[in-house]
Amino acid sequence: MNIATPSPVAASDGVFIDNAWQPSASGQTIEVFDPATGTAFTRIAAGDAADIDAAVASARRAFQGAWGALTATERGRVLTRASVLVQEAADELSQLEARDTGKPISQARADIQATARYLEFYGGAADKVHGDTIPFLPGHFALTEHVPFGVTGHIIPWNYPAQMFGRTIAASLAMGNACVLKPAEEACLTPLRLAEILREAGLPAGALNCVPGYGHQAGAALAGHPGIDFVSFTGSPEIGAAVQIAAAGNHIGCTLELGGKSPQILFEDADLDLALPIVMKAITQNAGQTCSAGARLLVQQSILPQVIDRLKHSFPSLIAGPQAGDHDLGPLISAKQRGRVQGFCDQADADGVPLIAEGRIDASAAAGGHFIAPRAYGPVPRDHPLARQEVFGPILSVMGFVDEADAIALANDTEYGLVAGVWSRDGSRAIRVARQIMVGQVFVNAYGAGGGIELPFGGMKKSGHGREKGFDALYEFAATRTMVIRHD
Ligand code: TXE
Repeated sequence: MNIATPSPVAASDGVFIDNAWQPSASGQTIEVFDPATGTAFTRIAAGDAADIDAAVASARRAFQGAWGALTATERGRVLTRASVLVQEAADELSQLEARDTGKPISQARADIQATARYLEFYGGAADKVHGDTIPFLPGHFALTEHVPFGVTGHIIPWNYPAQMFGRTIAASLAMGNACVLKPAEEACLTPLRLAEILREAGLPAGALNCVPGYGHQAGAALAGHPGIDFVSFTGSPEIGAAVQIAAAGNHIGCTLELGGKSPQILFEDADLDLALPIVMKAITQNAGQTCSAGARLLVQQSILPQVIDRLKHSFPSLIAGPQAGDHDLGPLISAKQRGRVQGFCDQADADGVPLIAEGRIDASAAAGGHFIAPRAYGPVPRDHPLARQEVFGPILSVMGFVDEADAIALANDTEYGLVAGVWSRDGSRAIRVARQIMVGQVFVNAYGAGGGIELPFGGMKKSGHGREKGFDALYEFAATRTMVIRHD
């Protein structure tokens, strides 16, 4: 097979251990496909258990050696320098991200800025984590400190490779852990490049090792490795459960971020001019392949006809196309994901769920690309798969509700609990409702709110547990050590 060299060139087809590219133990590689054309354009290593062994051992050495010896301030400086380097390389990284994931170039640019921001935020936060002093028995002095676990494992998906890297790796490094990262086989070129950038920023060898490979090989080996002290996973609920079981086998903790079926609740007094463009963006951004996609639009019955009418007019303007054209959305990541999303649409069509409107695929899109036109369906019956399952594509499910109580019940009538949006001009109602939705993050008259690197983010229920982003993430990657000193 003739595999063209991408421009800019991807990282090596090895594994990144001890700050150096090395051939993987098996020498096997995986083809990387361009989602916009369906053709292979480079290769990555198919790391396996032997590479994970080497990566974990290297991380342990770093934790017990050069990396562990740094002060929190020094660790923060490495991350802050990396943030600057990411911004300097923003053009290259954005193009790499767009090529690898298929996302429009402007979205890739925003992702790289967010990645730099994660490094900046956690760089600045590294020496601002401190414990408490606690009133205790007479003649005793009690205090806590937050200590790193040691070696943390990180398994990330393909939808936001660079951002996921920034989110999980920067927080763990800031706390002083050494990390082993297994990025997704479908898209991992920016994480590989970011590992090099951290080296350039002064990260000691072994503090971050990166082993690309298949989930059932490298991923499973990492999740179950007896040499790691904590595991952070973002991906599907099924694999998340397997990762948690593997972690339990080693008696270590884990955080799981497993997607959602997030509701946007539109009350009859909502500002539709403000809400609807954001509603549309929240389901088409990254072609709907976003854990926090606003997948369910819950609309008060009295304005349902009006909202459907407005979607009929606005949705057809949405265009899916190749990244260079910077359309509203790019292709889905793979033929498998496209088939899955199309399957939901086929079932909805077969079941007679009304199609409200459909966007289109740009004429410049290659036939082999995994494009799908965005669609809005509704009213979707409450028990239909479109109302209940995560589609992970640009498909909006519109449903009606009667009153406040019905809106809350419907919003919570899901296995998931990641994000919600509440839209109303009645501030009291909006807050009252927002506080009854069982999700980890809720927006009032807003949604997504600019990435929110500072804002704790994570799920309830099947969306997982643990928090990423903000200061909360730092505490996930550390144990509280309590010390009691007797002085009488
Ligand atoms: O996820 P997987 P997939 C949801 C979304 C999507 C579905 C399937 O609904 O349609 O999951 O996506 C690694 N042990 N989300 O198949 O398989 C894998 O290599 C350890 C939501 O891509 O969970 C990759 O690095 N690791 C989500 C990561 O797990 C394993 C983002 C995720 O892959 C493994 C992605 C194993 N046995 C999908 N098997 C979100 N929360 O945003 C695979 N992996």
